[in-house]
Amino acid sequence: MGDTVTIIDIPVLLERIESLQSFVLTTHVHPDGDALGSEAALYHFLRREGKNVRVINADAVPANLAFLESNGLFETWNPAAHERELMQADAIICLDFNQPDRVRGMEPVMRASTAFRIVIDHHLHPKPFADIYLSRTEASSTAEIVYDILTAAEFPVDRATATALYVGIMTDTGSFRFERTTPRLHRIVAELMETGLDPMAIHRMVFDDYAIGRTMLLGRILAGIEQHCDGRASILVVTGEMLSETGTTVEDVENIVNYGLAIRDVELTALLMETAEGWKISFRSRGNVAVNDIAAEFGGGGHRLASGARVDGEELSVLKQRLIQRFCRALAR
Ligand SMILES: [Mn+2]
Repeated sequence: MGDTVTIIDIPVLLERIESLQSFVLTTHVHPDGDALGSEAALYHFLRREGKNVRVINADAVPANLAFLESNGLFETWNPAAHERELMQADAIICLDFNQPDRVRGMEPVMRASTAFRIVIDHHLHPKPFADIYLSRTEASSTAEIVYDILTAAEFPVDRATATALYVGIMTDTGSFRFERTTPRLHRIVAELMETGLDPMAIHRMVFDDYAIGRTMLLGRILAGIEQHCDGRASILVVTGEMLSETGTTVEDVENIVNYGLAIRDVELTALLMETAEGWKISFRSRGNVAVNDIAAEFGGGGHRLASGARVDGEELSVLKQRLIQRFCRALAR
């Protein structure tokens, strides 16, 4: 256990679930719509199967996703209250991440637990820490994989479960526009909608319910946008000062990087955000250049069209210059 990645398919997963009784579901820090939607949907399924289920996450649910909550479904990690749960569960199911440090403070207990560890995820390059991996890198979202699990188990998806899956798919596909938004995915979404869920209300709750500071922050970031490499690349910068002056947090910066690509001729963009641990860089590509290769050169990684890196101890102007040079080189090929 622990040095290889054993990829399994849905029937093996369902057999395993059937044989176990108590489950802890968990997801990555800064949980997003896919993380929480996948957890909620799987929770409803496991409960109907008569299992004992707890959902325990390293971080709290952000306000815009609180509507996924019902009856204290999501618990925030508190060692005094949860260590036993993690140690004694039959299984820990890790949703929407494949590297153990993504649960941060929970990692030591998750590793020490004798529970059977299951990963359900769609990210590249799973790290060996779990017993089995339902890993589908071609999936749009973890929620899409959970949908397939529930369908294979002939679980009658109700509106609450459908809403959770819809949120996961909608957020991870940038509202049905990113790569992997396939005809099949739209058919899944159509089926979810048959339960009577309200797409307009869901979209509004997730994306149009910010405090005014977030829109002011957006204005500050966009006002400073730079275009480079004959107009084919753009750079966005978020400083700690911009966050504090608008009363926002790093969470509010989510998705703003996509504005960098919403410019004619721009093929590559990066958003540089100042954090307590240095600069966090988000890369996006329109398609011709793989940004995970570039991210790797800055010590990060990710997907071909969306990836990230963290750089510590570098002056903004120096880092920006390095980035621009790298972008122009990639675009010159
Ligand atoms: Mn995801």
